[in-house]
Amino acid sequence: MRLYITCVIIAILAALVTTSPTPRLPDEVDVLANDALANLIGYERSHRDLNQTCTLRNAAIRREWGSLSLIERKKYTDAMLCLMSKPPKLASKDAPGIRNRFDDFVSVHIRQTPTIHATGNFLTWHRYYTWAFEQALRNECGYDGYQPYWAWNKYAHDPINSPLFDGSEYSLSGNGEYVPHNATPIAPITNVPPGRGGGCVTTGPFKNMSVNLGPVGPTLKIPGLKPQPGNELDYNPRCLRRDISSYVSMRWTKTSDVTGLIKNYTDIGPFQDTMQGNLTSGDIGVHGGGHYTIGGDPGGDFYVSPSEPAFYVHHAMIDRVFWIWQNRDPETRRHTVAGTITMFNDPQSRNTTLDDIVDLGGLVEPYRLGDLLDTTGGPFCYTYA
Ligand SMILES: [Cu+2]
Repeated sequence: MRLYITCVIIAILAALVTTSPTPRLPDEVDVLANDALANLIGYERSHRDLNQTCTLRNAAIRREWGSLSLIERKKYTDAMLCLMSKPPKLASKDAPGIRNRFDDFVSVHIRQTPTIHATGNFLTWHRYYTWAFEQALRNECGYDGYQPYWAWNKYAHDPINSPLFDGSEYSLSGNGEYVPHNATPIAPITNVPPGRGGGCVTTGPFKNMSVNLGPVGPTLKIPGLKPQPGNELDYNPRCLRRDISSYVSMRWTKTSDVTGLIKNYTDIGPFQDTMQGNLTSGDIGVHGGGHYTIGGDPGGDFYVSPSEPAFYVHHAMIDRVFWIWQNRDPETRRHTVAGTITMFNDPQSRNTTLDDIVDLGGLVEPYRLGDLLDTTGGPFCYTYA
């Protein structure tokens, strides 16, 4: 009997450490990622720089959520909960509503939203921001893994039952409770039919979390959820709400949506524009696709979205797609920028340059944009599996 119990315990522990409940074969995006890595290896060989401290041998590897062991997943969500339990570091005069270290990140995104989306710095700003968050998890909360990513396309057919959102203790929490609500307007002519959620998230690691800032641009149509004009950085505690939508994921984040984006554009301008969608024609791109697959509050709020814990796995995938695209031609694509310094160039503004400074509002040191284009240079040392 004792032997039997020991065997069962060993089997359970082994399952936690090594297995993923949903082992998956490489898809076409993974194949493109492998090609990108092969290109990068070739590039590094032909441009060997002995002073380089970060090489492909010692670079961290960011991995897909579903490929992490259950223990690795739990370590990640535990580290996020740890950030939510630590005092903020940013000045409260700039954001009176911040209550914890996690909110510091949210407040910076709220304040900078008009100058970091549909701009030339969109990709580098969000790369640096996601990295800064990963650093905070590691340096301030003892996390020993790296930032995982949400491969949207693997779960596009059924995001609610994906390992990211199935509501288990090894997920990023599940859908919200069902509350009747109207369609969600996400672009001038695009409405998402109401899903099975809309209410508070009651399962998984973030069931008790408090969303403290905003709303600024809420899209979820439920009574009481209103913008706080002039007070968006004040304390407004409320539950995390989600309305997970396969309507969105099936339209904008399928494998063909991701591979098309990576393969069809050789210039950074059309690549980043397509990624963010053509809103007037009703297209939200893979970027909007990930955000509105989660929906709810603050997931469906353009400004406050980093207060949704899944923001960072989503933006790690945005960064991975950018990384794959860049490393199809590292020689040119790691030295190029396009776009202006205002959202949709409104008001009209100058072009972004490689010498522009990417400023994360005190979260980390400001950095030259041109030095944020290589994930194994500047402040970075990582690649993607
Ligand atoms: Cu953003």
